[in-house]
Amino acid sequence: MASQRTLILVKADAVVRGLVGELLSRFEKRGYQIIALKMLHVDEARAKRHYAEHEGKPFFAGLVEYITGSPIIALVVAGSDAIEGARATIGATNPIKATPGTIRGDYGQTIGRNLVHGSDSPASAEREISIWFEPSEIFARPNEIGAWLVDA
Ligand code: IDP
Ligand code: MG
Repeated sequence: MASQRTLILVKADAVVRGLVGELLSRFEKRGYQIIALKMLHVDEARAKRHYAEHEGKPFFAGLVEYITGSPIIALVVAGSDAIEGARATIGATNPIKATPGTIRGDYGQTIGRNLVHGSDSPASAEREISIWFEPSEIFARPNEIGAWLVDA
């Protein structure tokens, strides 16, 4: 068990549908701590930087359009193995393959509108957190989270 931070985006479709509270609540109820949070309109440069690994793929232009089209919520959550755990809460990339009970399995229909982003590795998490947040905007470090949150 390792305490980790991960970058979560509540993407434009989820914000437009009024699902922000519901989706944030799922991370909180699982015991993850929100240690940074903001709402913003994403410009193209930041969108391309965030999704750099997908540049050149057929869906890249649509992906950038999707993330820049309407305001989104960016947050950092922290907790035990938070990177893998948050992705389990989010569900498979294609909602049609996502298990019911996951965010995408409960609220999504198509891969192009899959509601939430979660970092996929420790290296991605640190790279992505630095794209969305200044260090001064992050209010705790994992080792400052109370030990009562999880079983050692
Ligand atoms: P992830 O969000 O589960 O990590 P990735 O493979 O990293 O999935 O893809 C990033 C995002 O790009 C997806 O969440 C989805 O919004 C979009 N995407 C991925 N594959 C496709 C596709 O085939 N068509 C349209 N959009 C896609
Ligand atoms: Mg990904």
